[in-house]
Amino acid sequence: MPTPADSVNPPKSLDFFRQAYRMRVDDLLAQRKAGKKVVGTFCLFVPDEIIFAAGADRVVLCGGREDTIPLGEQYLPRNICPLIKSSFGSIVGGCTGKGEACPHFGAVDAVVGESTCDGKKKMFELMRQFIPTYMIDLPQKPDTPAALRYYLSELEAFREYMEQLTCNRITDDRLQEEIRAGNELRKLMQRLFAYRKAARPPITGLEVLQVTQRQLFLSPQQLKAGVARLCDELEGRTVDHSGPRIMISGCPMSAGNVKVPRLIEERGAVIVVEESCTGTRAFDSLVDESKPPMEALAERYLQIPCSCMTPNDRRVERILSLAKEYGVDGVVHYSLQSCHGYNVEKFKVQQALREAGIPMLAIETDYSASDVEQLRVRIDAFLEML
Ligand code: BJ8
Repeated sequence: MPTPADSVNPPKSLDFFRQAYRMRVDDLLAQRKAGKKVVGTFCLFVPDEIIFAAGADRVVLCGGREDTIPLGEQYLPRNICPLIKSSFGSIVGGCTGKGEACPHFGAVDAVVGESTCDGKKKMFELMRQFIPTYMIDLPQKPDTPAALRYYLSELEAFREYMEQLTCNRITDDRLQEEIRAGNELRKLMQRLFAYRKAARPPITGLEVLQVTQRQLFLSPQQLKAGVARLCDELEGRTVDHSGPRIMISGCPMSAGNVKVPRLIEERGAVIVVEESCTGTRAFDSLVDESKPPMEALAERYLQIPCSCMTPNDRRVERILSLAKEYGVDGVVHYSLQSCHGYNVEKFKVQQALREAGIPMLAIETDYSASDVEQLRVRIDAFLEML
């Protein structure tokens, strides 16, 4: 039986996502030349709807590449998460010409940061030396009414910032349009993930990652067209994948970072769902279209179960419900090195999964290949016991 990672017959419509990189960078550069503003983002807590309603575009700048880390380490401590070092290294590389750069960094007018984890927060302070950087401050106790009020006031301030940057007024009507379009896209992503609930999913986790890593990189229109084509192809697809069904839960896997999913699927398992920001957190819940738009946005985005929030019980509950929905045999808890939020939360996730009788393997890793052999042995042992 072929293992999922050996899949020699990936869905044809994935070609679009593989080729999308250059196309999108050219597209962003052309838009800027024509006078459109483009902002770079690093997190799901920055609502796309406000950016698009201002007539601007956005592109995600989170780094998943190892080659930009050495330059990042010239500015940041070595024992900080690789996502932060990689992102910062590519930005400094782009501004100074000293090292590897992420080409689409050159396509942004400003960065919109957010006060999630300490490492990112402090990185944004340094980033100001290289590019205009706006910060959205986040409350960290999301279940209180005060938190919602505060986040709403921060989003109102962000709305004003985007109006100033673009010289466009953001009307409630434009926000409503973007909310409707955003919800349609979320429903489409939910449709894509629903195919993975089948007893023999027609698509592997590595293949889906090619889409989810492009979610905040492509424009909504490009993503929508690509995902719709992929869903139509999966509808009649006869290739299916078997093996232990795995959920990955934890830190996001930015473009360039596929180490752990590749190891899991090379060993014969199939990843059926990701509880992460390159997974269900990006599209799980919709924005309420019946409410005033800014309130509805604040409500929806504040529910993202990121480990920066406390308590973050919503995440544990969601892991348990996803395990049921997707018929998961085991969970791989994925933390990046020095990501204290997810690393600490792993304990609560493990407790809940143990009570539910679902095995869990905890992996803490970076972007290097130095632990690949050790990870392979641990993943093999985990899969054998499922
Ligand atoms: S909503 S998960 S995208 S903050 S950078 S927290 S890995 S130490 S990315 Fe995130 Fe927004 Fe939350 Fe999602 Fe850890 Fe690294 Fe911090 Fe990270």
